[in-house]
Amino acid sequence: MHLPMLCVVHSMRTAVIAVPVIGGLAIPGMVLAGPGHKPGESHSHAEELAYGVPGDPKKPARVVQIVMRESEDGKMQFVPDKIEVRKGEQIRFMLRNNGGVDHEIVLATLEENLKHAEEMRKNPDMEHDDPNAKRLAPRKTGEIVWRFTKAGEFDFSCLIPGHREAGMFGKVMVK
Ligand SMILES: [Cu+2]
Repeated sequence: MHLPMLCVVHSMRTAVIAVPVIGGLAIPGMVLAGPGHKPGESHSHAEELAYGVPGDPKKPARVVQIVMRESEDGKMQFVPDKIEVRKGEQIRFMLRNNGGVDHEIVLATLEENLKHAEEMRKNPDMEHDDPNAKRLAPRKTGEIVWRFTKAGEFDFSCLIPGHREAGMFGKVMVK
């Protein structure tokens, strides 16, 4: 009578030990974190973030064109890489990838983007489907509509591993 009980307990313990090992290595970024974000990190449409809110495409917006590209000397860039915005202004970022590889733009605070870049290094295939981000294949265009509701300096980066390091980041100054 006792022996089967022990076996059950033993196998349960084995299972309990095995799961966190697998989870710690592979699961957090791929399943639990969803499209590049930890649970609880705020990316909801309704909530105001440090750098503003998703824009309303039906409302007027100033158009800002941003080109993504690689330079001949191996750098990766956004052109322009500095954008000035008035507080409260809505911007329609018209994006174009003129490069030869995929690029993305992720608008956030510098702190968030640096942290996010770290997660991307662990899960390079992570893709974003958020109102503050867009990934474009070569020759493709896209747009982000964003309303900057707070003054400050914010970051936009390509978080594909290696790209920010190669120069692919810029600054939004909201005054
Ligand atoms: Cu890139």
